[in-house]
Parts: sequence; structure tokens; C-alpha cells
Amino acid sequence: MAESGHVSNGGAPDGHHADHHHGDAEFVVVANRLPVDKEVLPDGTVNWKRSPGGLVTALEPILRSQTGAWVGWSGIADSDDNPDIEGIDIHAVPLSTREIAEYYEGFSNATLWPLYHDVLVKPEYHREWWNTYVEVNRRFAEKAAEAAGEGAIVWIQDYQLQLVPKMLRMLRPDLRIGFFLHIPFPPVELFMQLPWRTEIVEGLLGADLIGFHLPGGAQNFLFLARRLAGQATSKGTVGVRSRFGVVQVGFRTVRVGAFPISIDSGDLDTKSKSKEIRTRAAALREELGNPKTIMLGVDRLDYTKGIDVRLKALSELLAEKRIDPADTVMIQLATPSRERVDSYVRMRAGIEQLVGNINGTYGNVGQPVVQYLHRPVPRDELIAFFVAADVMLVTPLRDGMNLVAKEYVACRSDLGGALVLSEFTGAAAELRSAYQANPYDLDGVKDAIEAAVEQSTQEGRRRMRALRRQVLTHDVAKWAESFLGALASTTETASDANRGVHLVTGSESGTDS
Ligand code: GDG
Repeated sequence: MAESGHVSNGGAPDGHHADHHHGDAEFVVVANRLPVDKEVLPDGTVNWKRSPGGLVTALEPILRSQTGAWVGWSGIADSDDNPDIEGIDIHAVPLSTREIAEYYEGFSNATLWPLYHDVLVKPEYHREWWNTYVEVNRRFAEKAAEAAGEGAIVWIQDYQLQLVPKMLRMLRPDLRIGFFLHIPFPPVELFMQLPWRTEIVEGLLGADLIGFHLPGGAQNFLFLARRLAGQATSKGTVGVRSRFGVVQVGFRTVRVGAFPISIDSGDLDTKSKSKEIRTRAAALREELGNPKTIMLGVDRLDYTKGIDVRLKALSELLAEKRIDPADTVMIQLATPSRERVDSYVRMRAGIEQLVGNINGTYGNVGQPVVQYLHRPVPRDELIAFFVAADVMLVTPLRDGMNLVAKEYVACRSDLGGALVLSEFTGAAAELRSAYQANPYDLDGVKDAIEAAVEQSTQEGRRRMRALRRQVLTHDVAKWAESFLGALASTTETASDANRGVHLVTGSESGTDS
């Protein structure tokens, strides 16, 4: 199967593979990365640091309350490290240098990522990359099958692993399988470019529940599932039907729904009120020369994030004297990302040129308008930046959700600050009281920034109060609970679940606004 690079369309097995030795985990998370980062201490000893991501935070209590396992890659090439974390059974999937280049940097980040983000960069289609994606997905599925106990719940994460649901179901028909996509699911016209479109859709349909951030992504998927998965196979044509957003393929049931992800908002709210963070935020303002307005951008350095959009808007606002460089500072924190993918190298150069341009034209010695860091900053420092910033600039051309927008809001218990937010983020569906703009309409972005800079205290408090109500009542624990609740309520018994595919859109789990 791997040689041809095609995933078999064959029917699911009808019994258990008695020769497989099962693990004993009741709940298994499968993600590209393990929730740890390797740290080599000055004396050469190796330490595994828990990575602080939102997914880990949300799932950790669930993983610890049951027998929990996590299947993923350690982030290191050619390593057979199996890091140890208390309370979570870790199953590392080793990746070779070639596999990282083809499965991760190639098919995941130079094919799927741009394809799923409106083709902002031209996706590259290479058969070798696809073949490696198939092989690596198979390895993840095999590890998950080893880790999971009889009848376990398995939750597969994101675009790097879209073939795992089907592969895992074929190995272990007894499991209940969920899949969540963290990035947008693209419109049909774009997805149809993909030479392996049918394999991807069928791979996902191996799950019992497929989650997206937004109802629009779920709709795109449903349409494609009907169009692609109903095709004739070597074993005859599988019927694909739908009602009320419920599609049935053969006898199996697959539910599809929107589950907008969030953050640990309570934790950020508490931290942002602490004396240390308040003091640090005041010191930051001081270090910047107490400007009237601090603007802030926080992103992985990625072409989807629209960092260029906000820099161009700022540059024009300065040229038109609608913003005064003497009392304005913009801070752009850009975390290095995918530095071996060509399009990222080019984009970085473009952004750094824009920064240099603005500072060369409008800055003074010791007083640049844009302060740009290309490195990650510690979490507490980041929170202090959120507390200090008057205007938060979130201007992606396309973004599945955008957690930064929610984090900023969670940090503003003082009801200060203003959020400028692209309409093309998932967060825009919930954060209605932000200053929203179409990132392709530069005049609209400029107007939104100007309105945010000039808002009255009263207007700012009104908007921030509304934003905080949404973010504080919809946190990441609620997100996980809602997905896992929907997965647990998929009604069929496991053996029925292998005879066909049937889809339901999740009206029970849509966004709140
Ligand atoms: C994908 C989807 C979706 C950033 N710089 C630093 C830092 N960060 C943290 C932020 C935030 C996270 O990284 C970035 O999350 P985003 O949601 O903004 O973006 P992606 O990385 O593209 O995430 C996205 C998400 O998955 C979840 O489903 O929302 O749409 O693209 O938490 O705070 N953290 C620290 N230092 C930094 O310099 N400590």
C-alpha cells in the first residue's frame, strides 16, 4: 500500500486482530508533537521540560484522571528517546531526518498548510512527500494501536495526521476515535487541487467524530465527503447520503461538528492581576519612554498571520500623520517558525525590510517606532506585554482560531486596551466587540487601528467587558469537555461502527455567537 502511495479503499476488518498486543490506556492523545521539549543542561545532562501549550493544559487533568497515554514525536531527528512524564504514558514516534523533511516540512507545511490557508503561498505537490506522509501516519496509527486498551477513546490532533483515523480503525475496530483539525478546512474549489484528496477525506472518515473550529469548516468537509467518499471502489459503490448535515456512508456513523478552541482564561486572568506582572508591565512602559500608545503584535513568524498587513497600515498612518511617531511604539514579537521552509525564509526578509523602512523613515536614534524581536519570549514576559499594550494587532489573512486574541482579552481584567482583529480568524466569530477589519482592505485596517487608538475610555471598557464575558465563560477545558462529550455520545457500538460511514453536523456544539 505504501509503495503506490495510496490508502486502500478496502472495507474495514470485521473482527479484532487477536495477534495485536493491546496497551492499557483508556484515553490516548495522538499529536505530531509530544507535550515535552528537550533541554540540554550546561553540564550536558538531558532534561525534558513539559511544553506549556493550551492542549496539554486542557487534556492533562483528563489524562491523569484515567490511564492516559500520549503518542507523538519528540521534536528531535533520529532519536529513540522516550521521555518520561509523571502520570502520562509517553509513546514516542521516532522520525528520521528524511521523514522530517518530507512528512513534516514538506507535505504538512509546504503542501497542506498553504492549501488549507487560502493558497496564500502556492502549495507544492510531490509524490515522495505524500508517500512519506502515508508511511509516517501509519507509524503513528500503529503506536496508538499499541498504547490503547480495549474500547479506549483516542483523540487524534491536526493536519499532520489526517490518515490516522482510518488506519487506526482498521487495526483496532474496538476503539472510539475522535479527530480535531486546528487549522481551517478549505473551500471545496481549493481542496480539489490536492492529488490525494480522496485519501485524505477517507482517512478522516475513519473517525467517529470530526471537529473543526467553525461551522464553515464542517460544511466544507461535509460537501467534500459526499462528493469524494461516495465514489466507486473495488468493492462496489459505498452509498453516501446526508440529512440535516448528517451524511451516511454505508452503515457507519461519523459526526462532524464545530468546536471552537480556547485558552486557560482563568489562569491568565489571575496571572495578569498579580503584582509581579503589573510591576513588569509598568516597567516595560517606562523602558519604552512612556509613549501615549503601545501597539503589540505576537505571532509565530508565518505568512498567514498578516504581520506585513499591520506594518503597511502603520506605515501609511504615519505617512498621513494620522499617527504621531513621537508618542507611538509598536512591538512585534515574532517567534521563529519553520525556518527551513523556503516561503518562510522569503517572508521573513520581507517583514524585516518593512520594519527597517518604517524605522529609517520615522524613527530617531534610540527611539525606533517598531521594536521587533525574532525570538520567543518567556510566558510571564508575554503576559506583561499583553497588560502593557493599548492596542493589540491581530491581522491574519487566514487563521483557524488565533489564541493570541483570546489571551490578550483574558489579560485585561482592568478593562483597558483595544483589540484590532481580522475577520478571517476563527476568533472573529466569537469576539464581536473587537475592532474588526478585512485584512485585504488596507484602508479598513487603518481605520480600525485609528479607531482603536482613539477610543474613549468608556467605549474601550464597554467593548472589553463584552469580549471578556465570552472568553472567560468559554475556556479550553470547556472545549475539551464539549468535544469528548460529543465523542462519548456517539451511539453505535464499536462493531457496528465498522460497516460504513455516516455523518452528522454538530448543531449541538456550534459557536455561541
Ligand atoms: C494553530 C492555528 C489555532 C507565541 N509567541 C510566543 C508564545 N506564543 C504562543 C501564543 C499562543 C500560541 O503561541 C500561538 O497560538 P495561535 O492560535 O495564535 O497560532 P498557531 O501557532 O498558528 O496555532 C491557530 C491554534 O493552532 C489552536 O488550535 O488557534 O489558528 O494556526 O498561545 O501565546 N508564547 C510564548 N512566547 C512567545 O514568544 N511563551
